[in-house]
Amino acid sequence: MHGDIIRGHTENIILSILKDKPMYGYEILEEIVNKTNHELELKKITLYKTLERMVKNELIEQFMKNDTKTNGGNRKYYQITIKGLQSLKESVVNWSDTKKIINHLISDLEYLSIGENTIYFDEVTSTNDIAKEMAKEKVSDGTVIVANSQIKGRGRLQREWIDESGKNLIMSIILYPRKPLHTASIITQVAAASVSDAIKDFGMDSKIKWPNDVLVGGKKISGVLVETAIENNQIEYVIVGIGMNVNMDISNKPIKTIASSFFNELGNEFSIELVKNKLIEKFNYYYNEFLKGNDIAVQVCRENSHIIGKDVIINMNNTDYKVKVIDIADDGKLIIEDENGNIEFFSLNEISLHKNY
Ligand code: BT5
Repeated sequence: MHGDIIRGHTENIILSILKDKPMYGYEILEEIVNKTNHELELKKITLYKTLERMVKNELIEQFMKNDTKTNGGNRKYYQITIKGLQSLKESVVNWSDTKKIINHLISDLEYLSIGENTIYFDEVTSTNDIAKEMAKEKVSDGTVIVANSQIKGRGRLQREWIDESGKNLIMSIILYPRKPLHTASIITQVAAASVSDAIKDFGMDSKIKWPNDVLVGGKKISGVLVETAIENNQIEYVIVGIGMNVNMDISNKPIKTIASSFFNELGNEFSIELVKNKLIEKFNYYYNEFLKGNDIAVQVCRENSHIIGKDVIINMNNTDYKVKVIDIADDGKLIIEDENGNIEFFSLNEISLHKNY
């Protein structure tokens, strides 16, 4: 994958710079900028953006490009300031501080920026189908497919996803997580937490109905469909399909009793691009945390759960069971207690919840 190759190379280059001799913070940055630019065709702007993001995330306090007069003329350097320390140029003189900077740089260069490659379509059958074709062609990690209109949108178990041309956010994200297969179901929770957070930012109170529905006022405003391709017991790629009802008026749709939209909740229309950007901002955060092994998204799904503590009916192998929902496990499974008091864990492929909940 293109993105992986670049990140892997950058890491090697940083390590090779370090192998030669310990350097000062600004010298390292200068070397990285030069080497990554020349040898990798990784644009300088990418590194600058990384550093700016580190400033935003408060990993570093300031990032400046500077000129200094030397005997040989003007010398350019990159000066960064770490929180609590003075300017690195003046203060980083020991190896341990230098290593800290490098670790920050490496971990941040590994940050996957979702949506840097976004491809727009007018009308598609399903964005998940287009995304699958592109994943097979090894399009870059984090590519986003957006459609103005989807005529054969689907939910889980081949259920239909209703859309109205130009009114909703219809998108799919292509991912190649290098993670164990059993963690794949967490990605549904990453998507659900991102949707829920994004909706909150627009002023609505959202709840998450495990595994993949986001509700406002008890009605479904968004659904997530995660499809995983497996090869040799490993994840080959993951497609995260997300549909959000934005400007669609649900009151004249067959789903009017169970669904809602931004328009129906808030009474006005929104820019779909704005909703998409908000969602991607949230997804970027939760997905990168997931890649680092943090289960923050699952916590968000727990805290905002529509079903924890409730008695519900689940369907398994075409049979209904009355159970109580206890919790969501760290790996994204639902923990329930059956009528005999037994505690059981279910993945999203094993059960579905009765739609009255
Ligand atoms: C879902 O399935 O909620 C996942 C929906 C994912 C849709 C996105 S759009 C982009 C990408 N491309 C695709 O083809 N799919 C993804 P599920 O939990 O199975 O819920 C489906 C059920 O939700 C249906 O049976 C209806 O009852 C209800 N439903 C259908 N359309 C809806 C809508 N627009 N809003 C709310 N509920 C809807």
